[in-house]
Amino acid sequence: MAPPSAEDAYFASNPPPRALEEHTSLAQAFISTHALSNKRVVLITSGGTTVPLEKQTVRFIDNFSAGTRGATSAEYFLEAGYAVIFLHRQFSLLPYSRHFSHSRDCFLDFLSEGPGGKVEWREGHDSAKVSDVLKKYRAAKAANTLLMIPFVTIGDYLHELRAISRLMSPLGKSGLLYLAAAVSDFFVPPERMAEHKIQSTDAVKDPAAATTTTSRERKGSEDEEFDNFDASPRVPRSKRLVVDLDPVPKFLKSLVDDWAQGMIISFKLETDPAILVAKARHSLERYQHHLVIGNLLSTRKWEVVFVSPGREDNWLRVPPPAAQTSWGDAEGRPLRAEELPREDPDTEIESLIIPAVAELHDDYIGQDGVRDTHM
Ligand code: PAZ
Repeated sequence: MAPPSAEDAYFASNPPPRALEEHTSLAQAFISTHALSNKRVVLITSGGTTVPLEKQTVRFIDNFSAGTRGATSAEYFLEAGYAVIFLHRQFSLLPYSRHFSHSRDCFLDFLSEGPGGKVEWREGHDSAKVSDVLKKYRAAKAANTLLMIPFVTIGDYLHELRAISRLMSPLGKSGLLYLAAAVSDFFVPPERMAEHKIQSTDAVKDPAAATTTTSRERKGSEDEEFDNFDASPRVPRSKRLVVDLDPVPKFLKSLVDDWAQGMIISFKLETDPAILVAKARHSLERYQHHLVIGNLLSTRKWEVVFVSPGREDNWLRVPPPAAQTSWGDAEGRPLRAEELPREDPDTEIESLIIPAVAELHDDYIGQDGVRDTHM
């Protein structure tokens, strides 16, 4: 018998989230409903995954993603007529409510206290934005076109992604996977994970802790004189937390080859402009999916590049600020840091990304002249 793949071994040793069954039955009902009315369904992944350092997790590794890309894209997909499964990091930005988050347009600023303590709309406050967002939010609720499913850890995310993409596969080409989450490439495997909070002192000695990789290796005073990690340690190794992470298996391969049937779009994030397109192209060639959307950490709200098989790289850019007539020298190269406006752009780049994606999805569905939606 062939040995299990790295992906199978991962799923066998990392337990699913407790809510997986509940989430899959919600997703199944949602997908069946929309398949009946021939509506396209998109699975959007959004936000960052955590990497717990302890089983009873106090500390974890996280990343920068706030879920802006995913939440904003969800609104434009709904506008484009898709039903949206929004697989998002718990407490990250959500479609519609993102407009009034804790850091921007706090909802309390829209309200005031009237006579008798009655809460009222604040005098002079522009209600147009709220009412516009509210209308769209209510419409999505009334039509049951938005299903929100949260995850926290990298393990939760992968279990949810596998389950939901399998449920979507009977949709055939009309299913779309839009993978915008910032997914960790490394994790602590359960057999090396401390059960309890990792201690910073050995005030209470726990012999079991010495067997976990994430706990300190306490080798006594010799470490304070010599450290083989670096030759001149300012902090002796015995006082450091050395975290030893395994690579997360390349699940995109399983997603493309086994779990999913529809169009698959992944995102590629880099910080070095010199490697972005090459990395996006490499990912496309390695996994043989349909589109990689490349973006740089510093410019991701202004520009992205579409890298797809048999097509020229296509840069999408929001219009430059009024003071400028173009972004850079129009050679199709990424923006330089000094070209960036300091404010958020007026145009959301997702308003350009989603129509372009929907057009590619149309082409993909039309490729065989059949729209193979079947449940
Ligand atoms: O969540 P956000 O809007 O702050 O960032 C979006 C993003 C940069 C995480 C996304 O566009 C992306 O590139 N996701 C894939 C990251 C990667 O694993 O390469």
